[in-house]
Amino acid sequence: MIKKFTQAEAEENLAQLNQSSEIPWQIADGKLYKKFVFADFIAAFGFMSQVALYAERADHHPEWFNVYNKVDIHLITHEVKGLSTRDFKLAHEIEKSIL
Ligand code: HBI
Repeated sequence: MIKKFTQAEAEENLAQLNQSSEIPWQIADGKLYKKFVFADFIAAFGFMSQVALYAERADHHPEWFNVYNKVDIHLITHEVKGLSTRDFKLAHEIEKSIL
């Protein structure tokens, strides 16, 4: 069973994640959140396709909402009803998927 992060663990992981991202991730409503803006729909969808490949491999999936060139992403581990290492690993992969 995966372990749910304490508030302190989540904040520590968030700070580490944000070292490598210009626009910071936030913790909102107990979920890891970031809004991505791309040049156009094709760039946004290409990014989502890239993320989808990792998500399926890791069996950990984003909650996301796309309108044209914008993608809102929320990450949570339903299994523990909170944040875990899986969410931060996915967030790191998402950062690597920005074209
Ligand atoms: N994705 N974000 C997220 N959180 C989960 O707990 C999760 C998931 N994708 C698949 C998954 N869990 C499966 O392990 C179970 O639903 C079977």
